[in-house]
Amino acid sequence: MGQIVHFGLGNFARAHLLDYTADAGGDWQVTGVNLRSSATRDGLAAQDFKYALNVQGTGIKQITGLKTILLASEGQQPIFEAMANADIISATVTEKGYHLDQNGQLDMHDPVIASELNGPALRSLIGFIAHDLARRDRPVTVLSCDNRVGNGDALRQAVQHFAQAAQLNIDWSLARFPNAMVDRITPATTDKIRQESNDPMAVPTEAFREWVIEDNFAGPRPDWPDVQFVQDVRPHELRKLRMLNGAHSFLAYAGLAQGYQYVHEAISDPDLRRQALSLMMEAGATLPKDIQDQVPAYAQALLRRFDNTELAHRLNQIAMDGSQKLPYRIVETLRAQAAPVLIAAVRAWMSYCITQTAQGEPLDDPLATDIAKAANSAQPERMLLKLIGAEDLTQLILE
Ligand code: CS2
Repeated sequence: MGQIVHFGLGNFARAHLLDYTADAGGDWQVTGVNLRSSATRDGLAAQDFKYALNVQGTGIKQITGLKTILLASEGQQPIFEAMANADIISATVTEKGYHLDQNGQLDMHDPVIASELNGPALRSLIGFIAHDLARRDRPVTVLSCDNRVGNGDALRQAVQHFAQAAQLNIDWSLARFPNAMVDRITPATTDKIRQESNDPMAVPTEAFREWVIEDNFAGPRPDWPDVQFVQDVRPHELRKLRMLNGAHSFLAYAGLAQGYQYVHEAISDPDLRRQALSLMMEAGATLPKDIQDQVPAYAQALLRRFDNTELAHRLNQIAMDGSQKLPYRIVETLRAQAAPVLIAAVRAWMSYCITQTAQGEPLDDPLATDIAKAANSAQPERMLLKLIGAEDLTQLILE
């Protein structure tokens, strides 16, 4: 039986990895590992780890391929045992779960990483993978499913730096880290979804889903349907991160400022719609030449997905962790090409930080303390740009 150990078993993994794996058939089992909260484990344990995937417009699908969820706080040994038997170790731990600094390097001063280097308790994906690889004698594919450019490369590099600092000896020939682009809009669960699905642990998602993975596996993989296995994921990830996620972040900050709560509300405001489309076209112009002809149709398809009123995707959910998201969603795009709505998107984020701070509402962001300090400083915008590593764009953005 094929084994997948998945770190960060939240709604997205339940709507993406587990759905694809269910459709693959065959003999595959997924074990989740959650590093922080026990809520998902507790809720799912009460129903034998089965749950309803409420696919908007398509119907309710019962997902049964999840075996269990292990919690880092309840002991490392069972997690290492599961990892030792895994063919694939996958992850959705969000941007901040990689503990990287502004330059994309493992942040050795990060309290979680520093504590793992100084003591036996592991609390991060990076720490668990490094220690697993140091004990391993059979091949494994480590598959990042997070929104990041070069997510597999970034993960491998972070694990390498961790292993050096922890003086772990790793046979790197056993592990592959394919890059991957993942896509499926998966909002937080609401009471309406729970009732409709007759399941307190139901997950809502859209019918659309996409997964493009670098064809670089160390061993077997499920027969995932509709997944594209390619030599180079980069054009796909740039298209998705810069156009979809870039427009999402713009709509979140600009939409909240205008009093909207949901993506479908913000995108039906004529002005925001026009700007979101312009941002997609601005971002599209920075993509590799050979996919530029896909840009207009992809942009229209994104608008239709954002229009989906049934999804009730909250702008607040997208607005969180802005310091981690803006660099690859907007800032890198702006470096490739200066353009008005990309600039407006950074400004909207800065205004959001400043307004929230002035209202005494702390941000949901790993840099919340630094953001509040920057927002209260004499030069809030300059300081905020510094926090996202965009000092070089100060003139462009502030003039
Ligand atoms: C969103 C993403 O929350 C966010 O920041 O932009 O989660 C987005 O819905 C997914 O990447 C879509 O695949």
